[in-house]
Amino acid sequence: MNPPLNQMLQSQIQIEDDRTGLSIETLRRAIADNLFYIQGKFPAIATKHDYYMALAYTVRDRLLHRWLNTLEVYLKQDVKLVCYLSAEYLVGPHLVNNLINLGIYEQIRQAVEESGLNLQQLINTEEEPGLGNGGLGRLASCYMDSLASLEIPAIGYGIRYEFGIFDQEIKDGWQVEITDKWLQDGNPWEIARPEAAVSVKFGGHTESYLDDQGNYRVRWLPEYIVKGIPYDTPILGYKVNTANSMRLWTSEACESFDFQRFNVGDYYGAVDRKVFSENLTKVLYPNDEPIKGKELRLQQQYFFVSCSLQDMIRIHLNEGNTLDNFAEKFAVQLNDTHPSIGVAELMRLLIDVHYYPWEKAWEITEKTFGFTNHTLLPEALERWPLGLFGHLLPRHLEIIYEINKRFLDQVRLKYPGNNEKLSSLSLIDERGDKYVRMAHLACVGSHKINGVAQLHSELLKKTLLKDFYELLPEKFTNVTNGVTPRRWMVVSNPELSQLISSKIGENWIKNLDELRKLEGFIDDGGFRQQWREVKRKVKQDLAQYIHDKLGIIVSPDSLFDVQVKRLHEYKRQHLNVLHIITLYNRIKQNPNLDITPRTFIFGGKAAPGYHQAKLIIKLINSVGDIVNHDPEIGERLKVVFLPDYNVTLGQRVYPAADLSEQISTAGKEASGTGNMKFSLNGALTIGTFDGANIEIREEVGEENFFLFGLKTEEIDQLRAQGYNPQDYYNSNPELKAAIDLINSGFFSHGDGGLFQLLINSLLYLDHYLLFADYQSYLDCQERVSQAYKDQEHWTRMSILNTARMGKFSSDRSIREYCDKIWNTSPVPIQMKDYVQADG
Ligand code: GFP
Repeated sequence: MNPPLNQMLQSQIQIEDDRTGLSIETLRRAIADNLFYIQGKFPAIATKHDYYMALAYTVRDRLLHRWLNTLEVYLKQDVKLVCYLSAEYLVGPHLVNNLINLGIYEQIRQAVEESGLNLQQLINTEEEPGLGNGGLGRLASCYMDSLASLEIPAIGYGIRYEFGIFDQEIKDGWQVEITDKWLQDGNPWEIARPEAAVSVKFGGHTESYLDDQGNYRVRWLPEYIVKGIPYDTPILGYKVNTANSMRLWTSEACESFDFQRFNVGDYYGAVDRKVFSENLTKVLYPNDEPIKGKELRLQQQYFFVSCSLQDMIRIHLNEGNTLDNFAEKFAVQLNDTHPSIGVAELMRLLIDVHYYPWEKAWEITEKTFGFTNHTLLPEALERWPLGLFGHLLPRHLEIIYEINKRFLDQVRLKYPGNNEKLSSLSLIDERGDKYVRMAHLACVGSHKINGVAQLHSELLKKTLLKDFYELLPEKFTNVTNGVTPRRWMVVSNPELSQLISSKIGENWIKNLDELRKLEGFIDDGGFRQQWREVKRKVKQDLAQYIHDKLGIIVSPDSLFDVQVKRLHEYKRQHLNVLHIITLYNRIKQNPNLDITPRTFIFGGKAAPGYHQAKLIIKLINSVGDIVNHDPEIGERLKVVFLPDYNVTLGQRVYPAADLSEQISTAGKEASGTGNMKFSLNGALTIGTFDGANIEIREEVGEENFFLFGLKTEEIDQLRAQGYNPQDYYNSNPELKAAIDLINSGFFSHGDGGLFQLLINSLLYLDHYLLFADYQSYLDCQERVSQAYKDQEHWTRMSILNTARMGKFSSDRSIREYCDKIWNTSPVPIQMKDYVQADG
């Protein structure tokens, strides 16, 4: 038998070796060593990026011991693994997070300084992996942090997109998309594992045959095969030794060349297949693009899901198991419908490859999967045209038909003769052109289905998945989203974190409920003063950033009113703009108007093909251009659009906000997680009765939250009566004035047509009810302005927001997933012979 890993390593590497030691001297030496031996540079010719790489390798070395120990314990103890299947991870920069979780930020800062460098500058050099669009991908990364911090064995499976979410530039007020080449300068955090490559089939046809025992079997004869190569990145928990893996798959051709073609002289044809295979994981699909015809997207989904399930099976069989107990050892979570093809794939692997009978395979499959839904928007529900699906995955289509047949038998038993139910529940949509409904596949193939906030989970049961809920009520549950306080407080807002820790100790970082202790200091004027000073300092930093980037001067004494999130009509950034224009009009009518000075800050990307969303970006910038340059407005209003909003920028913005805009149409935002990050950092929320806003308000107290707008039931009623936006436009002079001003071309150099599409969609449809909520929003904003004038009271509300955010830690969410869905518990990792995480 092999000696235990620790013993083996210990005999080869000294404890205070340059790869493990945490003393400042050792760290300094290690950085110099990595610069020389890994980067191949000496100081006189090294760039900042070289130093960043040398530092990153120094930190990674310290992760590796924990990572390998963790893997060894998982193997030895044959633990149950949570496998999070997500097409997106919005990871954010690794370096600073790892320094915090390792507990070596201070030592590294000193070591770096002693080398004549600046840590913050090196941190800023990191190119963040933007492997997601927005909330869903960022949630996956918060969950990876919490899983490791709670010592839950887990692997996050996904796709290693060569190009992540595009970089956004703003030119003449318009969004311009630039390819995100995040891997260009190398990624020091990942390790390729070509030895664990797997093959994935596509296309072709199936045929049946009888095996040696006379059993009926099916085999799939594919048209082509692609190789999946895993790249692993360690995800370290906060001050524990657990380092889980994020395993992202990249596609490669099975052969570099098609030799037959090559031999007959078709060199370019031979290379074609290689290019074709490698295209599979080239680029992340943006949200909000019509899915129709996107064969490549289905290929991506199937590719990473098949790679991941084959990987799990390999791990399981290597442990000497049979697949009988697969579901006891793997809890596989489907992060939205993107990986839901996994249900059919696991069935295929069990039946066709491991020869399980259908019933047993189905039992294992259903026990293995859980499904999280993230949206009620009908356009975001994935359905694949039957032809396309069958062409790419012929065997899976057969399996889906069989699952459907058996499922519909169950439906018939419950609702005899009810064809309506059969057609609404079926996995195949047959109302017009035929489609495979991926959400239905996920629901049928999972033992639990959850929404991501209480309201959302209720609406799922009442609307989108109503029929499923009536048939299978025991499957439904809720897990309200959460965010990691490590990245979204300790990393993003060190000043506030230090202030908090100076009062209540550091335990809140692991147990966010402890923030409640801050309430004990609410009457302490000195503490409130310190709280304000921290906020002012981070606002000053953001003001400096805005000036450096955009040349706009904003005052840190103004109210920072912030809306950062993907651009979407339901999120209603344009409602925010209508408020700005109304304030502008008021000042123009009454130049001496005494209003609370505000800086409106926006950030977010629009899907490249989503014209209305891009028009909203242009509108924000056009309004900003006029408002920011009007001497009559002066310091009272400033409008800023921060280009290229991403995790790194979020880390700057959340701490500096006074007011968090969470103004989606009620019933449309499943949860929101930005709302949590703002509140945690002491911003107050102006928000609708939507998503997790409702639970945030419950926690922080209604007196510390600015609520406005129609509720879901009221919206339903209004629609049922026949909603006419013109009524609001004609009866509300301020609303009319704002709309007319846009239409007049005032913000577009006289071009009245520029925003026509956007304005017409409001005037004649207003699907997201901006006009209906306009007055309520304005009134509420007025309450905000008044409240901000009383800084003492505002500070109390701000402190209470932070103090009462314990519920929204992703640690709480993960515990709920463990209890309600995964049935897993922590497996602590002892380092035995190695230096403990806490130094
Ligand atoms: C989606 C939903 C959000 C939700 C996140 C995470 O976000 O309401 O908070 O998922 O559950 F819309 P996007 O990926 O659409 O930004």
